[in-house]
Amino acid sequence: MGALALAATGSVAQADGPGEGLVNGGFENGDTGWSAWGGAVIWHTGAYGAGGTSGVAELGGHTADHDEVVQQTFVLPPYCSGRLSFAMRSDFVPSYGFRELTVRVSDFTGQNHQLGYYTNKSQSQTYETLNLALPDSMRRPAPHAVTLSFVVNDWDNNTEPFLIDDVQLRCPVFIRPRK
Ligand SMILES: [Ca+2]
Repeated sequence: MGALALAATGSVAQADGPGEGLVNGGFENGDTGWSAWGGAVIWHTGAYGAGGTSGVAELGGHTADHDEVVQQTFVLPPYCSGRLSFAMRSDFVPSYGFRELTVRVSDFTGQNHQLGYYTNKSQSQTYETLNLALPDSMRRPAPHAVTLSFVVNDWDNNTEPFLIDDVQLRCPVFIRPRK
């Protein structure tokens, strides 16, 4: 049962399915659903993704002082208090310089909300799963489009990218207001 059907019942319910709109979160279908620019690459060959999968997004590490972006616009279900999770790997070599990853979501008004910020200085040599919450202001009575962006900025001597995989959007708490 999807979130729309639950809304019609007027009951307090729990939904643990993925957000209806976000597709290809594992990048196994290449760039389907995603846009990438600034040099960011979505791979679907090799086995560099989380869990040895082929699809993965690579941002940064291209020895250029600039932003690289991977983003997707999708529809957030009604009354969804969105919970975002994704796998991130960021190998760190001290001489390679500094880089940073910002995770953002923008609502239908175009307002940007920063959900997370990471640097290469704090990461391990393996994938880790990160969980972030969308702002409460995005929980609305009608479905609405949001844009999720992963933005990497790095220095020009950096040659190690951020790898992003297994992007999931869930609506774990779903409550219809009482009339
Ligand atoms: Ca993958």
